[in-house]
Amino acid sequence: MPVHNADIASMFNEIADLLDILGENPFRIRAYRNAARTCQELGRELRDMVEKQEDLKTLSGIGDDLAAKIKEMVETGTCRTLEKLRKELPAAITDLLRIPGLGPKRVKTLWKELKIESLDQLKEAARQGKVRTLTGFGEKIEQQILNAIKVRAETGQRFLMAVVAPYAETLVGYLKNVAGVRRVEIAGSFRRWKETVGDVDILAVAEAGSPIIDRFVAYDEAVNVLAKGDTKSSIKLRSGLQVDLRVVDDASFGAAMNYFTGSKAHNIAIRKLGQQAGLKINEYGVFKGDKRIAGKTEEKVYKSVGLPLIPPELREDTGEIEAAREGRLPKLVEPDDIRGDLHAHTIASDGQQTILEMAQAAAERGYEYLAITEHSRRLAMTNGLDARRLRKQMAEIDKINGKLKGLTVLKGIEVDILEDGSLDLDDDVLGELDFVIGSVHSLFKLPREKQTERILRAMDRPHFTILGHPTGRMLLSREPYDVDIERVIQHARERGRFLELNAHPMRLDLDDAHCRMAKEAGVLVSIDTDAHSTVELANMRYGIGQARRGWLEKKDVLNTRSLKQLRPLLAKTMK
Ligand code: DGT
Ligand code: CA
Ligand code: CA
Ligand code: ZN
Repeated sequence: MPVHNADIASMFNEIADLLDILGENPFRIRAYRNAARTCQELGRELRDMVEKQEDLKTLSGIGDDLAAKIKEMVETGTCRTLEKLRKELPAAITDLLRIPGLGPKRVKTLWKELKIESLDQLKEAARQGKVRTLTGFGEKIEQQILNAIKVRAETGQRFLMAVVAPYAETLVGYLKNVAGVRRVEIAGSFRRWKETVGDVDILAVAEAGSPIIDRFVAYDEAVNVLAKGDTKSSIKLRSGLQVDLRVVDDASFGAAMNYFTGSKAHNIAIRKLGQQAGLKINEYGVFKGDKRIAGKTEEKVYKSVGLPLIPPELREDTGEIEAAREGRLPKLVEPDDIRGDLHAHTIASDGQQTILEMAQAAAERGYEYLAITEHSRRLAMTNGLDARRLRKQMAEIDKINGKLKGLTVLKGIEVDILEDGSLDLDDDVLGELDFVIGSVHSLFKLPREKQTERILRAMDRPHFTILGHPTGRMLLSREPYDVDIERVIQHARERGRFLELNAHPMRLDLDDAHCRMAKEAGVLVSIDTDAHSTVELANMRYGIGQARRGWLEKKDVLNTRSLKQLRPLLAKTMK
């Protein structure tokens, strides 16, 4: 049974939650949470590391005990500590923990005070107004709980693209090995690189008699078969992720890919174009009367309505069809266009590796440059740098650059934007760097006007290059702070600043719409991984997916520039 990083992370988080409910030692709880984060964010499968007998203790926050637990989880799919904790508490506690707004503290109160052990009981108690009376709750939270239960019932759970990717890719590999299977592709929101995915849609072409459907439902990660027919089936994986499979004919494959890639709005618009041309378009093909005139390839489907192939990332019915018709589809940025990464941390703050290790990993990716951008002193919990330590790091970088071939380490900082829009380090020391990223890491709740002013004032500082993760959102867990992003983009244009598209799978901030706004304003976007370890440099692919959804081309992206072209662009922001 393949165990993925997301499974391990969720087991560690569950252990932490259950320990918390039982009132255990906070340090122990924290250690499990950190371990969960490390597993979640790792760019490669822990399963592979265990198989290759690599040292898990090189990972941040993983010591002997946690390394042994990871090994146990990989080998058995569970862990004795977790099983033991589960037995100590009612089974539905885990369901309660999945409701947004309900952390272990509140779940414990609900359980101890109201004897609530299931979602149904919770809903009932909230309806009767019993929940609001508990300490730490109140009317607003009661309403929030009711809403969350309702939303959960209507839309189900969504997953981060990066969490889904290993599940989907492993399953595709498995299906490709089934007898008689000729083709397997992922469609749906996954193919469109949406930052979160509701379910995975897989299309396959198989010879008559292929046992593909039987093998699909027998997949050992499937805990539940939701539907099983001759050509379609749905399963639920252990992680809760649903996968839909459709088996189609070769002659329909392009039409089916087009239909199941979506988006629904894009499909409807394409179908309408077909109708206007007297054609019927569905998942089986393009039909003129009874005759199928296209369907084998997506190109032909688009061609039948007079359009060139539209990249999946653009298929949201937000102008891509008009652009295609008028021959002005963007030539989207590609992984090979990226020349370097401008946001990375090392052990000097809260990263996992040294400058040299990060630089070597960047060089292996074929980059020309990597910027080291630690946190500044205000972020004490990340061991942020003050002026003295930053100067020491600059000297270290000079030394490393003297030895490295082919890659240049740039000197940067991710300096905190303080409440009044000043920066957490003095202009003197900032001026000695190659460039400066400014980020908001505090006071997320400031009113819109104040938050916006704060950021604009920071961009006015003499040394300010890139605004880091501009809206502060954390997908599926934290809303963006309230900021007038149009004004921020306008200001960046006036001041000659750049905006970051933070490629961390939980951030992907700027979002697609903001990328388009930046492009239209002529503000360059820097696609940065914010890597805290060498493996996280690989998150660049999620940033590129998002940039493509935002219509960005090579020319719109700062770090597609060669070092020679980049230097003067950075220098202009530093005086
Ligand atoms: P998700 O799963 O919520 O992240 O988003 P999608 O886009 O993958 O949506 P899903 O899985 O419900 O359906 C896959 C694709 O199938 C969708 O993008 C477009 C197509 N589709 C589904 N339902 C309809 C429909 O009612 N009409 C049309 N035209 N297309 C549909
Ligand atoms: Ca889907
Ligand atoms: Ca689906
Ligand atoms: Zn940051």
